[in-house]
Amino acid sequence: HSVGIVGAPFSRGQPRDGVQRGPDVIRGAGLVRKLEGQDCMVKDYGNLIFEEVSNDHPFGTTKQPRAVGLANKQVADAVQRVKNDGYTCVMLGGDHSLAIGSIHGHAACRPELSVVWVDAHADINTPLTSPTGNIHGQPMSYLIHELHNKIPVMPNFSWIQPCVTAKDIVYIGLRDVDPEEHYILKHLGIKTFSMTEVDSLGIARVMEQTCDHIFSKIKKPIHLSYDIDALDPSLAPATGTPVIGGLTYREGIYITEYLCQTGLLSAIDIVEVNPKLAKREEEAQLTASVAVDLVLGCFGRVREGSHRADYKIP
Ligand code: DIR
Ligand code: MN
Ligand code: MN
Ligand code: MN
Repeated sequence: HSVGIVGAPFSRGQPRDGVQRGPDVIRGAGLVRKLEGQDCMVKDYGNLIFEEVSNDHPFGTTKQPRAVGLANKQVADAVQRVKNDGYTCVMLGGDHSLAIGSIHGHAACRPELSVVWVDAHADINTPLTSPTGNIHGQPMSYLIHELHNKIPVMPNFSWIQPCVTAKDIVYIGLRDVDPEEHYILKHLGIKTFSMTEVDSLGIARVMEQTCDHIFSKIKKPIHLSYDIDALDPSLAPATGTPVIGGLTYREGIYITEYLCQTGLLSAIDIVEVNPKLAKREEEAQLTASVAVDLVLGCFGRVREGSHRADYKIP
């Protein structure tokens, strides 16, 4: 595997300070060394630098649209570059509003892609349905063709064009969905595996059905957008909107192992790690190390162990 890492230290898609430190704490948990240790070719592109945006007053109820629009343009350009350089892209957030840029940039290079969104939340509010005005609860709405006529034009958002189709999206891990979001998911017929389906089917059948769904016609590249709050808060406590009853470590890792096996993982987001919200340092470390394990699972780590093809017993 060849892996290109982009850090996006950005927090303006939600109100809690600290999530901009996600990229550095995930690297600090040994991301590059561990990927190289499993024979990946790694290029770390470093962190993007986001300028302050002045007079970023709300657009209707939507908060900090100019900062979010501008940062996402930088993310889109960076992801495009990583893909054009031939790597599988890993975007380290930052909050989940960054998926706008990450998916947009990915789609610019791979026009036909499917999205696997692993999250406690659906993040599909439009600026008009959002109960909070936080853009990290809205990214999918900007990206889906079928919602295009529901999206107002906001400052610094005019470059964004919808680039995914409702039938090419699968959600896993949902357990905190706003009524308006639930309507949108049903109305567009989007495939969802809430925690109830994870309980009833088991994660193995969830992943089989996920791939049946996204591979129904042609085998498109996969964009995996992984919000750390999909995992149970006991495993990933350092995050802005934890929700009880999440994925276990084994379920969380199984998703990455299974998608790796398809050979079609093309870009990955790991978002919403916020070390500042840890009650003690160990909680920040645990959350970051689980985030690293998710990335390792995406790039060939298997729990049975592995060995080089030319290994001989000495
Ligand atoms: C809520 C919370 N649905 C919103 N969303 C979160 O703000 O739109 N997304 N926490 O990650
Ligand atoms: Mn979430
Ligand atoms: Mn979130
Ligand atoms: Mn999210």
